[in-house]
Amino acid sequence: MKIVDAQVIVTSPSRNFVTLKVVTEDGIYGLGDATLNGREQAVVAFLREHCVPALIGMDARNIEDIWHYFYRGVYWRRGAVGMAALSAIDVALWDIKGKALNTPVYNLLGGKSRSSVAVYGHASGRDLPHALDRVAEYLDMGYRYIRVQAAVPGVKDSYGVQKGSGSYEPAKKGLAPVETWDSSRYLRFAPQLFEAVRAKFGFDVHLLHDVHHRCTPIEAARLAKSLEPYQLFWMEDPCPGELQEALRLIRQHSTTPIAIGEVFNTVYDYTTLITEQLIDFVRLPPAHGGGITHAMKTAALAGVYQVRTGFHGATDFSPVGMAASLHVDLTINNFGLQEYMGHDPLVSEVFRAPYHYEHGALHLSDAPGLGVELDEVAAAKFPYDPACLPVARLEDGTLWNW
Ligand code: GCO
Ligand code: MG
Repeated sequence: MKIVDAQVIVTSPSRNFVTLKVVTEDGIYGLGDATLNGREQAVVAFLREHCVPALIGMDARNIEDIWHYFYRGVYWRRGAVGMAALSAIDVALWDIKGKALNTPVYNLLGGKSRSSVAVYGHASGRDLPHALDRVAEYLDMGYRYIRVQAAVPGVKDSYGVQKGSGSYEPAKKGLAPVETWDSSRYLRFAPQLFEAVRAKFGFDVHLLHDVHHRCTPIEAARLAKSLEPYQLFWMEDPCPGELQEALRLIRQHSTTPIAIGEVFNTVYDYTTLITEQLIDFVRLPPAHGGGITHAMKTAALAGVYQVRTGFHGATDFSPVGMAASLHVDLTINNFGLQEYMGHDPLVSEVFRAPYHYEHGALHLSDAPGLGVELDEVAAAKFPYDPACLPVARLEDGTLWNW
């Protein structure tokens, strides 16, 4: 089953998405999500210049070998751009295989371990009372897992707080906007926020919180300890994860579960974290972590150490990337939770998603392959619209982790 064509499609229905379409000699095509928020064109160039020419002529059935060709065979391996490109290639090949065998991808990965995929939504408040209103809205919508964020009093730009109406989207037009951050105010406020949420809603709902890499390891340990009474389902990215050993410090001080890795690229970013049981959830999804092939391996290593998955599912992923996550989520035994933010309605003019939200979960159709359809005519109506993620500075101007 020779690959005869591969196109990189860039479209911006409310936000930018990059999609790889791989076409085989018998007319079957597969889709892969190559979106990397704020760095879209780097992945486009990498795919068009370096991957597509090599892909043409390969046998689409040999997913494992093609994966290694674009991983081992690339001397400058790993990195966000290269792995986003490889992820798109791999996911498109799984889509093709499913369509060729007339079965959904989850059947090829081992079949269903559950009937639907539990998701968490984002309750973000302009202030504490607004965050409580948002939690109530998510409970009314049937969510049983809710991430809670709120603007920190005295801090100009808190992470995760929606400005204006519409869905939260941190990337802004033009060059990176500068936000101001203050960890000490945040460390005082976070326990007050969760105290108020638990006082109002009790302990039946699962609560999550994203620290978004803002703390040092010892600050993160203090935060994890101070949040312990509120029994979070997870605390996410408490400090930058590239120093895996730093998580030992947090672990020594607290039993608050930890989720990490949305900015990772491969299982190698996780080896210490998983094998020393320093975390509880892996966040790296197929669309950024080497596709379905590598996500299954990362999940398998995690499973051996009783670490579960909690794939990143921000609006940054197109319905193609989300579908890839859902096929894995449905299959693996050590599934934990899936992030789901939903997209702007314009996105559905371009992508027809095979999943829908109901009663706190996403339900995936049994269409062959990934099940996503892309309307290329509609895609062409929304040209690329440059946008960038912010940078953070402390009040004295020191550059910090956004
Ligand atoms: C999350 C993430 C996102 C990121 C975004 C950056 O947990 O959903 O932290 O909100 O900020 O993916 O592009
Ligand atoms: Mg996050």
